[in-house]
Amino acid sequence: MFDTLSERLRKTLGSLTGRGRISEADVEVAMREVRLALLEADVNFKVVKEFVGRVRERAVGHDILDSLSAGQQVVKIVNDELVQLLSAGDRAFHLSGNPAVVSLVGLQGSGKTTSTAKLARHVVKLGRRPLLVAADPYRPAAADQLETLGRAIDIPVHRAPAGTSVVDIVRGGVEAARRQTRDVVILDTAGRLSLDEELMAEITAVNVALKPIETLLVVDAMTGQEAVAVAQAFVAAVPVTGLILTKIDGDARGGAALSISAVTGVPVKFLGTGEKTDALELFHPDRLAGRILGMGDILTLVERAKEHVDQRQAARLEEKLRKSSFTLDDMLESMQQMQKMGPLGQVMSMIPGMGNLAGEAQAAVDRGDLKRTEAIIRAMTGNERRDPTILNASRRRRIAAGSGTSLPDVNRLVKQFGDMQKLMKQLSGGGKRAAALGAFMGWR
Ligand SMILES: Nc1nc2c(ncn2[C@@H]2O[C@H](COP(=O)(O)OP(=O)(O)OP(=O)(O)O)[C@@H](O)[C@H]2O)c(=O)[nH]1
Ligand SMILES: [Mg+2]
Repeated sequence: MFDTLSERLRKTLGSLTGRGRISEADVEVAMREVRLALLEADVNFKVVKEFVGRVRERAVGHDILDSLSAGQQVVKIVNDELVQLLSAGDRAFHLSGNPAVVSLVGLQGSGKTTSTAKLARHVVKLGRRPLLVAADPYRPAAADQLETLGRAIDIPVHRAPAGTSVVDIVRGGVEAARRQTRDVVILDTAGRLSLDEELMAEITAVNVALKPIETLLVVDAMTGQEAVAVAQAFVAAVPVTGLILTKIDGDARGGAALSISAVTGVPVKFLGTGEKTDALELFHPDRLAGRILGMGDILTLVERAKEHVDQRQAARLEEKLRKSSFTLDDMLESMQQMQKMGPLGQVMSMIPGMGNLAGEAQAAVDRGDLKRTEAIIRAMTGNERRDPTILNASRRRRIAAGSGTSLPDVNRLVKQFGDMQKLMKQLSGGGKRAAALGAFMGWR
């Protein structure tokens, strides 16, 4: 559902992280792109405006633009704000009471019956014994549908003869639950084509009679901003405690899912991700944000880098990379910095787009490639490190002996370093230079 949005945001934010320092103008350009991407994903325009405003303020406000990891930090701010946007209210799913009554409400076809069955399975996993109630007195077919689902997942369903009032049906459901020692009652209520007073009065009556611990509004995420409007109307009329967003697996643009909590103040508690009864996910704002931004674990990485890497040292190295005056001495230094951040394979796996190299990087470490590289550089004199072109055959033999490696090892390293320097001169963009550096270290 979030593919297009995700792609656009990644591209925009990627342009910030691929380099060192960024200017206020860079942030401005990126924020314009973020704004467009969100609007095109059908996110509520007011929500977009506030979101971009908050990101901009935090990004230009706190001296971060001067820091080397400015790009990453802006991405982190976007992530934090996205999580914030998705995090309204209390997301916990409450089941106190015996039986605990959970009522599902929503428009026709939004996915109430399907979600009732899904939720039943979830409740079983929590160690509880649910009973389902077909609380739709109008369509016998609705009760049939629930019965079929209940049979498939081995959960009892309570139904009443046509014409029984909703309040009587649900009361009967609670009594049935007591008789059958069922401790959770899930009500599958009737849907209407549009919001009307009768529907609201009915839901209110059920709420007054049974005081459900959870009244979950089921909304079809495929219906876009309409879903947000529907949710607002429901929330205004009945005490909705949470949302189940269904059909997240569809190809709608996702804006409804992103704005619904911010607009209504009601937390999304579950996502419906398919037609089958196991397609229900607990909603985690941080995971959804991470999925949309495709960030791997870059946040952890930013934090580790902040903690372990000497920023001034890193700045000097980057400057040298930029001017292509990067020497073997610098090489050694940057290898040591990398190592401070954790096992190389793990560090690589946290960098977006580098995850596929993680295994090879770690293998290179395990083989001792980096140690060998380090030993060879250490066996060189300062002059040799600064200018490897003076490395004639006898110097190379000396270095091989001094580092406990072989002449071919030394030759290979010198050649690779030369290749890397050439490559760096041709490349622009810190990200590409870093990749060249990675290639040199044998992580390809
Ligand atoms: N792809 C997908 N389809 C879903 C999901 N949830 C429900 N559906 C489908 O949506 C349609 C309507 O689902 P129902 O559960 O019958 O909806 P309802 O709200 O009970 O409908 P009424 O009882 O008529 O008001 C069915 O075809 C379901 O299979 C979901 O998360 N993903
Ligand atoms: Mg139904």
